[in-house]
Amino acid sequence: MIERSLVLVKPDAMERGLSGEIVKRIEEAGMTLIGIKMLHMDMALAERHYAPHREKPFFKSLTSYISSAPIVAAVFEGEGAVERIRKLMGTTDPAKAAEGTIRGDLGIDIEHNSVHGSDSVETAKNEIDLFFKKDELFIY
Ligand code: IDP
Ligand code: MG
Repeated sequence: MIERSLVLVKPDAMERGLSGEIVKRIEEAGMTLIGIKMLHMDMALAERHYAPHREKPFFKSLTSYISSAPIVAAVFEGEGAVERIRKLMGTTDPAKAAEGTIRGDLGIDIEHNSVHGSDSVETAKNEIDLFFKKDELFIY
């Protein structure tokens, strides 16, 4: 199945100049970049994006963190894009993520883990709509 996934380069990676590295790894895995922008998320967007985590103890810290600095948001399309990108990212905690994964190689800690990727096709649809208008996505 051709799927889409929303990827965010989080502030810890932006700060270290790793946006290109992260986009490159996903492109090299055969995913097609169909939309990309830089933005500074406000708290309202952070709370919508992370709404499923509203009840978690780290919600306040996470939403403050993701809205603390400019980020890169990107949409990738490809065969099995959701799972493919989750595998490239590695598990949530960089300390436990495998070598060769984005988080395993670049992540700092469980919150500052460098990258977000949608966790299902359904979630991806909602997340992409939060960040991109239809005419900001390119099909070719
Ligand atoms: P995921 O990004 O691998 O899907 P989720 O469990 O959906 O992981 O959590 C969303 C984000 O919340 C993580 O990427 C990470 O930045 C942050 N996070 C997850 N668990 C913790 C935690 O225990 N403490 C602090 N931040 C966390
Ligand atoms: Mg998640």
